[in-house]
Amino acid sequence: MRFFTYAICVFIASLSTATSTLARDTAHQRTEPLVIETQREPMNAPEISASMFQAAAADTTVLAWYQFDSPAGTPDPQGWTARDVTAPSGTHFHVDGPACHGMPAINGAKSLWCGQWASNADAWCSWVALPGYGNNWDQRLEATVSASTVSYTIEWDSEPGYDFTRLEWFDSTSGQWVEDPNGYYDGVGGPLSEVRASPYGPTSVRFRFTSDGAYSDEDGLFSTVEGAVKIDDISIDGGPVEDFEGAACEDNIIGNWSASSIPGFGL
Ligand SMILES: [Ca+2]
Ligand SMILES: [Ca+2]
Ligand SMILES: [Ca+2]
Repeated sequence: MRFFTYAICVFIASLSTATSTLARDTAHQRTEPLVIETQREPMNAPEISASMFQAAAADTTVLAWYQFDSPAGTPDPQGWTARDVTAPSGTHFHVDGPACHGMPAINGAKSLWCGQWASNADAWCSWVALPGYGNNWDQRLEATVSASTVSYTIEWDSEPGYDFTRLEWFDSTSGQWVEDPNGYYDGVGGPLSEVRASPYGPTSVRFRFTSDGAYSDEDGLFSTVEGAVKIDDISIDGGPVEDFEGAACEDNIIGNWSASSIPGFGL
């Protein structure tokens, strides 16, 4: 019995020493916690009585518990924030050239480029083969005035058969954007000077680049040199030529042209 009592005392003394040592080391190594979590016990009766929680409770340490209901039963994010992963990575038609990021211009020192330059910023650091374009892009460059004809010089570099640049006219009868009947741009081509005419008379016109879900500069499975597309010297109805030389780097609203991308699905 005496030996047993002694053994218990030694065990308690050892545990006390180990606990003190751990506390000291922890205090020295980290003065502030990186994450503060507030443990929340289940508040709803169905969850408290759920067999999984009851069975595991005896030997489980609950680090955090979220059921996203307030005690009154209303939705409660409980400190979590939401992000729409369907939201586009940004608006990518923009003024670029040797004086901006180094992308060659079609004519002069600047063109309009639909693409992303190499960057270590958070949104781009995992992209494999920039400069170039990403997966699931739907980028538009739309005229802010009506047009019957549009002339332009275009140079493109995108996955053939899957990633396309199109010129689209707005058909007010159907309420739909319709691809120009003379076709699209894919693969590698240009610079090519084009003049295209509206099938619907004076109406809205836009350039549109779309890519599918794989094979781009984002995943590196299709690395382009100057993708997706560059445009220069645009004229509407034979009017003044927009050569982008007077625009600032990164501008995406220039003269009669405005760039945009589709919004995300929403939360
Ligand atoms: Ca692709
Ligand atoms: Ca590339
Ligand atoms: Ca130019």
